[in-house]
Amino acid sequence: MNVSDNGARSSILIIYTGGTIGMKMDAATGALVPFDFSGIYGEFPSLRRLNVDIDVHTMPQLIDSSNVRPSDWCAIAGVIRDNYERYDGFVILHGTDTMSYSASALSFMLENLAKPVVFTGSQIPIGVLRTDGRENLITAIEIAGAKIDGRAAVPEVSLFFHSRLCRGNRTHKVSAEELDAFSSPNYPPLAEAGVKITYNLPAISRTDEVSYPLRIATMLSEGVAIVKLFPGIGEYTLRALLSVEGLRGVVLETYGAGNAPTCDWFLGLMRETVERGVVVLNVTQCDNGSVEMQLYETGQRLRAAGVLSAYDMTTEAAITKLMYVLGKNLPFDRSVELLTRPLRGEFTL
Ligand code: ASN
Repeated sequence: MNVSDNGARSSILIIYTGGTIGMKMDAATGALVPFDFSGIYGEFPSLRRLNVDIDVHTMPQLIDSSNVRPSDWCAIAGVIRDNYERYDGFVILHGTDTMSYSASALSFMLENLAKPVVFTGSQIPIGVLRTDGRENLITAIEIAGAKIDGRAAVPEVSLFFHSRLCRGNRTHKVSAEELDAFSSPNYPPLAEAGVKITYNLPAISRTDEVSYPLRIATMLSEGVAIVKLFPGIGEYTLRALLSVEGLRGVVLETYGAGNAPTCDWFLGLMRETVERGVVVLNVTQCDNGSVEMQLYETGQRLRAAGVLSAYDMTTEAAITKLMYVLGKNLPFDRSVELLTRPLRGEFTL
């Protein structure tokens, strides 16, 4: 569906966190230095033609996104909460390397979100002539401000890159080289930007009329880990990884439809781990498709050991969901209940 401009102006807050998009060549030294987004209209006068008013919040410390930590997610969530009533939408400028982790984390942390939060970034610095940042930025702003029947067109955490808007917690960075750097392997785009921006309304999670106040969850568990299986993984290695003190949740990257070895030591170790109160979430190493533990004996035995299916969740969504759910310090069964149903459209049952 195309959304025509219905006349009402939107106000957007850009939250600038760092990353390549914020880099500009210093004319004197030739070095890349941070771009000052507060002068955004001076740099991109054409932005004035959009039907949006833009303010910029620059985070106190601009980072390469490889350095992002849960405390940065809490800080971004705090800025959104503090400005929630004042703006119609938010654009988060973020490095691409961990953008899918941050978008996934924020999708869980922003409870009762009813406004657009659009992550974007670039592969080429904004101050370089061939930058992809300019288009990404302008389209992300337009999407964050878009309304349908007076309501936000995409009131969820999303990620815009190259030409597609995807649900943030469904994305994965797939290329360190190409400008089309993100994929959403198991969920269709929420919008596509060609000559026009076309919204895929059935795919967008549009909240009903009753809206609850935004709440941010800032207690995130640090007792989590990702373990990727490979043929030949040793018992002592795996036992050591799973015995780490304070471990409360593990994303186990398995093969195919959620399969893993059936040898006694492996299944015994999985059972012991779950019995110790550690949640084990089964994510496939495949680029697309879902864990289906009932399909093969190997998967069935994992399930019998207490391992939970993450269905078609990305690893990024699975690990940040574990942080979020375990951060609530709920009884084990209640955590399992939250982990096995989609909270923000992060998997399809
Ligand atoms: N290293 C950069 C970052 O993630 C990469 C980028 O933004 N293209 O911050």
